[in-house]
Amino acid sequence: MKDEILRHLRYGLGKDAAHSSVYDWRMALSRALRDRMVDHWIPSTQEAYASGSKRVYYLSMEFLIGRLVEDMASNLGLVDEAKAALKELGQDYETIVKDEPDAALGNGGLGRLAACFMDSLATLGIPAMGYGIRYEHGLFEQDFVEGQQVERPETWLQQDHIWEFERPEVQYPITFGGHVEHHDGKAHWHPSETVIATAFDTPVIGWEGRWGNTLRLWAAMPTKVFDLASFNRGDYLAAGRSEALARTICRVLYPDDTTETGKELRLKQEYFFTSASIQDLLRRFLSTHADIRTLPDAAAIQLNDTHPAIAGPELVRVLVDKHELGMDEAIALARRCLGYTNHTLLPEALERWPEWLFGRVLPRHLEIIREIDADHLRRHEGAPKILDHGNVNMGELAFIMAHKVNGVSALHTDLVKKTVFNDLHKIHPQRIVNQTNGITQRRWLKTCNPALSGLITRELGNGWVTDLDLLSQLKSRTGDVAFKEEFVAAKRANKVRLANWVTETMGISIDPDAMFDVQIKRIHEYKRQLMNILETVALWNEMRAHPDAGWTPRVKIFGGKAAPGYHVAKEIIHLINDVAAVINSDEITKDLLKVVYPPNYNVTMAEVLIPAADLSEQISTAGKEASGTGNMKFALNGALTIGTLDGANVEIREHVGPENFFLFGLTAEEVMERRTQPGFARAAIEASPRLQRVLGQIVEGRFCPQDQGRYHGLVGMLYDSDYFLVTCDFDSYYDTQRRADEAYKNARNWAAMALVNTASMGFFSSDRTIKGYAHDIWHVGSRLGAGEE
Ligand code: 26Q
Repeated sequence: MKDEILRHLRYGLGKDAAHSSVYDWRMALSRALRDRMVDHWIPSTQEAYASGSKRVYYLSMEFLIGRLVEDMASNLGLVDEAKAALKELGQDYETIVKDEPDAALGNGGLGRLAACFMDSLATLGIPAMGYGIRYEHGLFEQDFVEGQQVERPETWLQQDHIWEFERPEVQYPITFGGHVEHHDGKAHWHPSETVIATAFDTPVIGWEGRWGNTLRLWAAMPTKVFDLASFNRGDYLAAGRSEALARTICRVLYPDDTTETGKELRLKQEYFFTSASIQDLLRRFLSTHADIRTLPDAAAIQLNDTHPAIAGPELVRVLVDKHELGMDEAIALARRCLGYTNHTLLPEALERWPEWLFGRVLPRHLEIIREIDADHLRRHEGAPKILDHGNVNMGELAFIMAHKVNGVSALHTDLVKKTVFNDLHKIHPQRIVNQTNGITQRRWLKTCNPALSGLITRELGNGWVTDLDLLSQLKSRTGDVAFKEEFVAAKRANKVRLANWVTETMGISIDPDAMFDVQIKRIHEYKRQLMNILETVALWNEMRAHPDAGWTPRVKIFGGKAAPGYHVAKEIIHLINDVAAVINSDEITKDLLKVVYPPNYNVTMAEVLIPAADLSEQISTAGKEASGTGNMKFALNGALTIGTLDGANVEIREHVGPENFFLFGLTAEEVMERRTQPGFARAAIEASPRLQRVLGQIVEGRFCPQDQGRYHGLVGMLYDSDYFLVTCDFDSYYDTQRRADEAYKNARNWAAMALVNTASMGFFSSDRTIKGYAHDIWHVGSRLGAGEE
């Protein structure tokens, strides 16, 4: 390893060891690791090709990967070797690992899920390819200026991204606009714009390098730098059109995790990567198969939400316009390939495009969608339509074109059947299935929490790394005082690591023996960070009134970004920061309560916060969080959950047992019922003196004396509408927090509860999730051990 690092330093980077920066060392280490990856990757690729086995194609607008060096070293079993080699070279592994930028090609849960799935697919030896977009700028970086979020562009590609291999030979034209002519019984699309999609491949190597798959991200290139004919005519703007489109199409990730309707560029991004992916998988298929009708035996195409839902009409278009299949046959064939995962019930997040805009960008696809609608209506009278009220409904399109539609937790799947897709579910009662989300324990325990994973491996061996159910053996250790002490010591070490980081980066000192209470996720009204900060103020009031009442010291930690155009979410951030400033400078409560909100929460920050958490905040309005996956990461790392009966919380509570979970709040059914009562929010506030007081303080400007009206709008909204029932759940949330305070005082018992949480997370491995998809939806198998067949 040492020689390889030095060789890359010299011949890859043109540096000698004496004059190398951290960046140079990182590049040299990464290249050394990459060589080893390639040695695992190429045989898998060859095997998948030679065996002709069915492949999974996972289409996702987002892959939220984070850093790669440590993950790659860990999956290849090279961490110790790399550390030792660098040490001999006088370099520090940790410093080098920390130099890597965080690849943030996603917004949140959906993108991170795709990254966990890629890890599990490779570890399970399932031939698969992830398809997405190689954004030049990932999710914006967040800063706080006087407590308010400001966004800075993210620039991960300004440094060499050495994990990828450019494939200039893999290129496809992607066309837009123009018009369609029909003659000789055929459709002829004459588009007005073309860009070239070109592939960049990143190897994804599973545990111990047993199998490797590919993440193929598409970048856009102009067909020609400029059109010389137009240029010579003096039409300089037209001459650069293709170049301009190519430059914008994969320039930036949309930072909204709820749909912003009517953005033409977003639709072009969706079609761009979907069409490239469909062309690519068809080319691969046709290079070894003669009969296009057998495509479903070779390709399972999974749509990560509706963002790639245009895959249905695109596949039909190629089958009909190029391969001359009949429309009905093409629709049925495409359906046998496609699966669709729904990630949201929020009505504002369901993708719809104005028909006029859709038809302008994709005129042939709009015609095909009319045919899909007609075909479906012919078979199922009165069925919901894709084209409705001048809109193209991407949810209906994905549903109708998929043979299986899945929700991401048991509760969510149930609600998908009862609400958004109720009518379609009645027509196709077998189509909706559940696949509860999962997370990869390789990144979210093994790599991010060496203290705890080392202890577990010492006790159980390392089988849990590929079989998380083995953690259940730890359940018998809840009475083992010595073991629990080590378990607690691991948590404490992680808390000290976090406390030091908070002091260094924010200048706030926090006590590692206080309860670390963490809410990290995108800022959204339904996730109710507002309720959390209101409860923080209420707790502070009580602490100030009775400072000697034997409080459990707390550190309230927040992390998360707001979509740049989401005004209320930005106000909530401002409020949290205002409250933090006041509380953190209070002499009376200085040993009892701190509020910490580090800016720019991302995967890398999660890897430090999660192992250090005691209490995991999963407090969404019941029925709104499709699953959540952070909830699983916390429990795996030995935090207890305070949460509602929402998303996967329900299943987590079943697995850990109700006595090891702090439950509060209305159920999804009660939420729907409560909303029908006029004035429910005002009534809830009137019934809670504690909440009244907090809202009064905020309105009076207690946390922003220089700008007293700042939160009138926000508080007014709670009185007048409170769609997410912050007011109704407030008291039960407050009381449950005090139960958590009491429980924390009994350290041994808390440790036992935390240990049961870790021990019960086997079900929430993304390995289990992927096996479920493979069996129920994709009908694919593993290639591991296939060589010996
Ligand atoms: C769509 C159109 C235009 C612009 C943006 C979007 C868009 C982008 C991202 C819509 C939604 C998203 C992301 C959604 C998401 O992350 N959903 C989360 O998915 C997780 C994985 O299943 C769940 O655990 C979470 O509950 C769910 O909120």
